[in-house]
Parts: sequence; structure tokens; C-alpha cells
Amino acid sequence: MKRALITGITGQDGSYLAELLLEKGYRVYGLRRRTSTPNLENIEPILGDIELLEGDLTDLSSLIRAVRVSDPDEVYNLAAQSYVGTSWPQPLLTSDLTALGATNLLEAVRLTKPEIRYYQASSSEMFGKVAECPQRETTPFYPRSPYGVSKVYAHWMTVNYRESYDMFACSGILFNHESPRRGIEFVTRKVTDGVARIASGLQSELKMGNLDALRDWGYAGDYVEAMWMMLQQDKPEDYVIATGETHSVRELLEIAFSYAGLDYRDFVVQDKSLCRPAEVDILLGDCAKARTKLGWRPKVDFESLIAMMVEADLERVQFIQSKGYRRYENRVYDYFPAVR
Ligand code: NDP
Ligand code: GDR
Repeated sequence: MKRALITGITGQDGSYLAELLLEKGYRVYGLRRRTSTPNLENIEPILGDIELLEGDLTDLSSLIRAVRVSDPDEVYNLAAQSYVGTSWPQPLLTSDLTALGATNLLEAVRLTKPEIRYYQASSSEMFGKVAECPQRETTPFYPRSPYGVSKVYAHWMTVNYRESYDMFACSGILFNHESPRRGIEFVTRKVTDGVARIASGLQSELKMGNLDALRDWGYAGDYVEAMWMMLQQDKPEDYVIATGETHSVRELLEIAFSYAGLDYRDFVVQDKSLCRPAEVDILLGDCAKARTKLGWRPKVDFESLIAMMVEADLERVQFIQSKGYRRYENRVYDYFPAVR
């Protein structure tokens, strides 16, 4: 039985990856940091099937312990401060976690069991102010946020550990991927949650930032398969994972609102405070290498993804309303614009 350790298991990707590895017969361990309130919603259905180890990406000793206890064949480093908007007001925390955190984990693996296969969650945000379109593995990086800069650092450390210590360390350069488990402040989920709340009469407008940004959006369930595939290859290499289609935030709004029979122009209000100090205008990925070498391809298209997310949020809002809960009426992102 293969063994895997996943950091970031409580997040969107961690939960889908844990389910995939369980299906494949792995023994799955997840690193979980202590929190004051529960955050196990995404992994609740599989809690009985996985083992959680307490630790934090910024605490090397806890990572060494987690690697020793889980004794894994594969380590997936998915933990990060993953919200680009927060990386301006919290640049040092973002660097500690998203950049140095990866080095901590690479060190824990190197010092404990260097033959472990290691996956680093790299990001299309590293391309930033893009040098070419579409972006591929050879496109130069030009990050536009403290988050993007941190991911570039972690990416190159992964390359460096591969080259310095001959470790099986590779990075997936993943473009945006979404699902009903997406954090509520990311734009797709903010929109699908907003649609559900407007359709249910809970709110009358949705404040948005830059509607012209273009993103290559895929489905998280498809993307975690690519992570696993990368670690099953003979040689460690980096791969771009994307759909090869780009859509604007405006198109996202059109599709999501029309799914609920609404016109977004009646509800969306542009709020300059939600625009970022430096924007990534367009992302469009070329995943030809992953298609050829891994045999990977995306299965869920953009429209089906948005439909899946709107439906899940409509169901959730209706459930919450039926219970008479009030807590849900305060949305966290109303209180935290990108930079104050
Ligand atoms: P999420 O924000 O949903 O999950 C992040 C995870 O990291 C959570 O489990 C969180 O735990 C954990 N975490 C945060 N800080 C720490 C810490 N100090 N110690 C240990 N764990 C910590 O992200 P996604 O699932 O969307 O993304 C997974 C990874 O992939 C991230 O590294 C992200 O940057 C990267 N990525 C994501 C893309 C996307 O479109 N989703 C695209 C490209 C890259 P907690 O629940 O306690 O907060
Ligand atoms: P991104 O995702 O920054 O691409 O990072 P996000 O969904 O936050 O933003 C996408 C684009 O939408 C624009 N936008 C808004 N964004 C948010 N969150 N809220 C708004 O109101 C809003 N209005 C417009 C943004 O300006 C941006 O252009 C995600 C994260 O998952 C990273 O961890 C990951 O590495 C990258 O995707 C690839």
C-alpha cells in the first residue's frame, strides 16, 4: 500500500487529492494546522479514512515529525497563503508560508527520506505580466504580487533540490481551478455564491473589482489527477496544467447570473477598492506537454463548471435559509478588500 502526505488537506485541492488517492488505495496522511474554530468541512466525509497530523508549514520540526510518522512514498505540498489579494496587506506572512514554507518541507524530506517523490503546487501567477501567449513551461516568469513572487521562489527551490540532491521533486504550474469547495473570496465562488444569495432574496447587489481580467479556469477535480500523474513518471519534470481557453470576469458574471435567470448588469456594482495594485491581465495556458507525456486532459468545460458551482451554492443557501441560520449573512470578503 502506497503512502502519501498532503499539506493543505483542508483546502480545495487537498480534499480532492485525498479522495483520489484513497480511491487508488493509498494510505493518506494530512498535515493540519491548529485552528480556533473547525475548518474540516471539505474533508468531513473522509475523516474516518485519513490520518491528520498536527503541524505548520512554518515549523520545520513539525514537518520532520509529520514525515517521520507518515513515512510517505509521496509528499504533495499544497499548503500556502493562497489568496493573491491578501498577499499585499500580508507580504511577510505570504513569503514565510508560500515561499519559505516550501523550503522547510523540502528540507524535512531531504533530511528524513530523500527518496520521497515531492510535488510542489506552482502557479500560473508566476507568469504575471505575460511574456507570451499562451504560456507554457518555457515562458519566463514576471510575477505581479507578493504571492506570485513567493511561488516563483518555491518553484526554483524545487528545481534546485532536484538538481542539487537528485531528488524526485517536481512542480505543477497549475492555472486557476475551481469547484464548489473553492474558498469564498476567490472570484468564481464569490460570483456563484452572490448569484445564489441574490436569487434567494438575501442580497440585492454584488460588489466586484476588475471585470476585464482574463483567466484560464478549469475544474479542481481534473487538476488533482495531473498532480498524481506527475509523481508516477520515470523522471521528475515540471508541467503546465490548463484548459487552453480564457474567459473574462465579465463572461463569468454573464454565465453565472443567466444560469439563475438573472442579468448581471442589474446587480453588479464596480468597487475600485477591490481592484489590485498590480493586475495579471491575461492567463491562457498551453498544456501540450501534459497532454503528450502524462496523457492528461481536462474533462469539465467552463460553462459546466460554473453551472456546477451555481447549483451547489443555490442548494447551500436554500439549506441555510431553511434552518434559519443568520451567521451566513455576513460575507467575509465585504470586510476585506484587496488593500485597504
Ligand atoms: P486553499 O486556500 O483552498 O488551501 C490552502 C491550504 O493550505 C489549506 O488547507 C490551509 O489550511 C493550508 N495552510 C495555510 N497555511 C498553512 C500553514 N501555515 N501550515 C499548514 N497548512 C497551511 O488552496 P487551493 O486548494 O486552492 O490550492 C492549493 C495549492 O495550490 C496552494 O498552494 C495554491 O497556492 C496553489 N495553486 C492553486 C491554484 C488554484 O487555482 N486553486 C492554482 C495554482 C496554484 P487552513 O484550512 O488551516 O487555512
Ligand atoms: P487569482 O484568483 O488571483 O487568479 O489567483 P481570484 O479568483 O482571486 O481572481 C481572479 C481575477 O478576478 C479578478 N476580480 C476579482 N477577484 C476577486 N477575488 N474578487 C473580486 O471581487 C474580483 N473582481 C475581479 C481579480 O482581479 C483577478 O484578476 C488564484 C488563486 O487560486 C491562486 O492561489 C492561484 O495560484 C491562481 O489562481 C492561479
